[in-house]
Amino acid sequence: MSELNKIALKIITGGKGILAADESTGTMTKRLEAVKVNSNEENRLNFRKALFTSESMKKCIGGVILYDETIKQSSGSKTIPELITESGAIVGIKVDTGAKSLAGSNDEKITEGLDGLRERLKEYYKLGARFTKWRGVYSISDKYPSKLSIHSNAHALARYAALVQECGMVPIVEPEVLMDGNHSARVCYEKTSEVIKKCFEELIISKIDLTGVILKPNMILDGSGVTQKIDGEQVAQLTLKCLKESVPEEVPGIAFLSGGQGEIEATENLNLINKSNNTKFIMTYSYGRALQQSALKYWAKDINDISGTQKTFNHRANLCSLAAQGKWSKDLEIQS
Ligand code: 5MM
Repeated sequence: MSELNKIALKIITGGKGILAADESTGTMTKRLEAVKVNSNEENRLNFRKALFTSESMKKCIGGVILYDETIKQSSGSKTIPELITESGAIVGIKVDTGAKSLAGSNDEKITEGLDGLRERLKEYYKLGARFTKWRGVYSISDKYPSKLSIHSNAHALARYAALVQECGMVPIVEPEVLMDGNHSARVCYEKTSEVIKKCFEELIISKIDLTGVILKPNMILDGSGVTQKIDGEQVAQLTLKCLKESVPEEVPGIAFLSGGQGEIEATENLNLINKSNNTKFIMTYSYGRALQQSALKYWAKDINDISGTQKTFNHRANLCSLAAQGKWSKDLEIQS
């Protein structure tokens, strides 16, 4: 078993998943302003620290994805990576520098951040990171995602993954097909399959050790504008079919993004996926909003009530962990 495979498995086995706390300052500011909290460095740190020191970290969170600001912050005598490591979770870092307009396409994006990446990776490794994340974004419409966007983002993801493995870390490869639009789940299935297949084609050309990679995809859903949506059982079946057909068997695990699904919806769908998981892959969560939303709303009402905030986060993390084992049920949603 390679060192990278060991790290990947440690992050995702035993009902553990990933806490995506890698919102860039712009996104975090939107999240904080939505709950009427001022977005300054101290508030961003205090909310995140409340999560990182929660009880559920030990049992439910195998890895935390940080943003550049957070990985360099400290609390008292400890750095944030030290705090996370104490809980038993592995420190991860988002290393892309965001999605920018793709030249040659009117409305599509290409993720940037390859220039100087080798040097930044060395710095993050020294700060304690052992895994990383890079997100490619694709939208669905009658002409998108274009071949250009599918090819360019897959190529960037492969170049990123190669640099990360060279530096002794596990790359999370996140091709996110957005849910915005009126497309059917069938179209989402077709486009997501094409996107994922292309990513692995490029990863293989770049000689990536696939046993040391975690895929972070979207689930197969109807577009957010569709009124009559497929049910959770159909989401699970289509998602499993897509991944079974598109992901090489050497990949140890898949950690879904929530992508704008509600907390309960994202948990229920993950549970259904695990209940009928007929693949070799571990299926878990790498949720941002679907792990943090309720805790953030609670904290915003009284930013000094850390124990109440942690209780809310623990509840959500426990439910996600149960879903990662196919043991969730709706009646457990009621928080005592
Ligand atoms: C946590 O949000 C991340 C995006 O941050 P920026 O847009 O500021 O770069 C994002 O990559 C996240 O890790 C994934 O999309 C999963 O988050 P959700 O909320 O979709 O589960």
